[in-house]
Amino acid sequence: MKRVFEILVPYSVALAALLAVGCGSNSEDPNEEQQGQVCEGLPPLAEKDTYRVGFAQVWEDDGPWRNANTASMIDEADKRGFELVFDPGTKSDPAEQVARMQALIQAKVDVIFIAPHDETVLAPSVVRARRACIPVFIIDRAVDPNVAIPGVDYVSYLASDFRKEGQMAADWLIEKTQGKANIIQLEGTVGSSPGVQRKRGFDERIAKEDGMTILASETGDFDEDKGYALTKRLVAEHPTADVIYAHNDAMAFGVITALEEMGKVPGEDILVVSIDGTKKATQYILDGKIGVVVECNPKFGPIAFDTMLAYARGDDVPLRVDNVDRIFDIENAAEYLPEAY
Ligand code: GYE
Repeated sequence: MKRVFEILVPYSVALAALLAVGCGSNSEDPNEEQQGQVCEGLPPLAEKDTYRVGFAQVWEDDGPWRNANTASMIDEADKRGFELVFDPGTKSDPAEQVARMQALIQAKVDVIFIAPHDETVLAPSVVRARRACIPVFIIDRAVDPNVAIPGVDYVSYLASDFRKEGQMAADWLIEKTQGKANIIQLEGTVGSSPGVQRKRGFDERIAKEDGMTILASETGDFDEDKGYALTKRLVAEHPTADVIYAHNDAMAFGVITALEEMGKVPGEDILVVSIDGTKKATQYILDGKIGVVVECNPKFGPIAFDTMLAYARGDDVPLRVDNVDRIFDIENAAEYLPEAY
């Protein structure tokens, strides 16, 4: 899939150049009428000294990954003297993010960065922004490529390879347990690409191991409190569990609190596996409470703005920009700790 997208880049850029100019409105969407110009392909981005950059971030209840991601975008806009048009939102609700996207379109920002709450609900908003001649860059989480078409509806998608993260977590666990484990899985937000792909990558590896079973797999919405509540219930329901795989660090923090309250020793009675690479999780590795953390780098600001400016210059911009993730356990956690967020 990725290769196909790369081959399409020059084509899509050429297509954008041909189609970017307003083509009149043949839409039934009344908002488009108000906006005037309609773009049928990738809108161009003018080279300017400064930009009004819309940022449609996922709302999360104080998640350390999300906070680091937001800070990186704000800092980078500041450094470059760009205005970041950013409403942080109030709840974990894709419909609310759809409304925030609509507000950015109506504000006629120059460009939009969106981290979509989930793959399907936000995809039409990306198409609407493109039709309103606002180039969109997807960061962090994917949108459904059948609705929002890469290289037509958005310029580029910058993110980690979440399936690979799930595979890395599973491979570490297989080696550590010599292929014997009873696992509880705490999934991320339903329909979000990290939730879907971290499960897929992990499950496909574990399925090949006769001695490993996934006893339960439920969503904790990437949320610490939900990770806590799920742990209390699922550990009681599955007394043979000896591993908890949490799709992010925030949920893993909830796991550790819950286990300790239940009189279990994380790292001894139950091995905890997580993804993200926050400072607190890294410290938990050093304390023996977490076995492994697969990295997911949240600091997108520099690469996001560099990619946007490359597009404005007319450079070929890849449809997919991959972050490279590392893996931390007791062997290298101390070395990583100073740079953890
Ligand atoms: O792992 C998690 C956050 O989308 C990759 O979202 C991101 C995930 C991250 O809630 O902590």
